[in-house]
Amino acid sequence: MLKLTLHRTVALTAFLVLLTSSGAFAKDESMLLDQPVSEYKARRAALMKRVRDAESISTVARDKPEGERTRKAANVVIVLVGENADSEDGRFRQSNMFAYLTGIDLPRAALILWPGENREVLYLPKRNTSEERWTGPKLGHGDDAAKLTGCENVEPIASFMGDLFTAIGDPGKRTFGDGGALVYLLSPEPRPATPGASAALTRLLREAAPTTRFRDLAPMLGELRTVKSPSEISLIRKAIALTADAQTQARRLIADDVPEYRIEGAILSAFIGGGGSRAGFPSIVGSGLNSTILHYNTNRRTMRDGELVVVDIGAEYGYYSADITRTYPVSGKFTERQRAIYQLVLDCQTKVADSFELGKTSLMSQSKIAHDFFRESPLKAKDENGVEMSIDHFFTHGLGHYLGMDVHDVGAGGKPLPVGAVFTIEPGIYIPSEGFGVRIEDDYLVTITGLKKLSAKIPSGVEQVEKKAAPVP
Ligand SMILES: [Mn+2]
Repeated sequence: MLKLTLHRTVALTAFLVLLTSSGAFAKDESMLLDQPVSEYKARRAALMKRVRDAESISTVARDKPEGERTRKAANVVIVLVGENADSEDGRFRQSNMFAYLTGIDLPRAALILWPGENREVLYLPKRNTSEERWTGPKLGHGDDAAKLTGCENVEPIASFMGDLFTAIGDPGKRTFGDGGALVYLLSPEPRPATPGASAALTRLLREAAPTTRFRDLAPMLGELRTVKSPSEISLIRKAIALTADAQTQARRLIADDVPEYRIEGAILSAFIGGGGSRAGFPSIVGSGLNSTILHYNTNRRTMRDGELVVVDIGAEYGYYSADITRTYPVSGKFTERQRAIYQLVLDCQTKVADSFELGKTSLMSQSKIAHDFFRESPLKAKDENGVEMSIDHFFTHGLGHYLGMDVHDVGAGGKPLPVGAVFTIEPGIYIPSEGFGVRIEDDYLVTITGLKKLSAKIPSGVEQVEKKAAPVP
């Protein structure tokens, strides 16, 4: 009987784990930033576990008397503060690390985690009814806050500093033996001018609690953020779908005598009109010689037949960004030379993707494959001094990067790409002496069966980028 019950429990647990890992969640569960609140809770739990492992502390039953808890476990604290103010465009955008752990996109929020006690407190600003008449209702602390945020304790932000100083102890008394409490936070060593709420918090703690020791939270959070959950992947897919629409619009509009900004306008229209929040980064529409300028984004030139246009763009959807580049001939037809270079860049991307090996391939190892591939090509070009060079000389930027909440997302370039990682492969060849550059960039997901090209629906074959779609009505 007991055994059977046990089996049932195990089966039920396995089933629930399966449900969670497949992205399913309770229908009535509240959502923050388009993701279920249980997901944020799981991220906080995973972070606390990492800190416990790093500090060799185990969780202590919370009902045990204070004296029975180990000093160490009680005084290891994780603290994060959200952004304080609207960004330059007048809209609030939360810092990605804080949004990743909480889903809260309000100014003046904070989070304290006690990994030794597996305890979490989210601090939210007091609701202001007269302000809400201008800006709409906001999430606040209160009876329903725990359900709405998935965080068991939600307190007013006014309690944050008091709670934090209680957690790290009275620094003057050196209560905690070997130099005070241990605080994990972002930006542990800020310079006086380092901007942002995290740096400001560290400066304050260094001044007010000088015996406290600090550890950088960024590497642990970076590792967690590298592996995307099903709900994160679905947001990235939405961002990619919007970017696909934008590339289609761009391709239709590109023609002789069209200014670059008209293309950018159509791109932003596709992003926002399709439900995206903004462009994940300034859109690059570089024609002619501008196609050789890697981060050209002034987009003021008028394009001409015979030139190429590099369109490097990405929509942001629910805090996640796409990043996709296509290169189009303005006339709808490559010159022979342009076609040869284009095909080479495309072949390089294919070669890199095809050589992917799970558990082995890293961003760095892919970069080497790309450089070797270009070096072996018989194609050559002249550099700025008129000297003929092998074509790898004209591949002048990194091959790719992780993709997520940041366009250049966090993650370790030298480590094997884990299952759940999303990244770009973006080889490019830029030949100013010939007045053109080519870049092709796609977004990939690592799965247990290998790479999945998330942006595969956006055509990149020679004939496909040459063929003009029907003109926009
Ligand atoms: Mn990129």
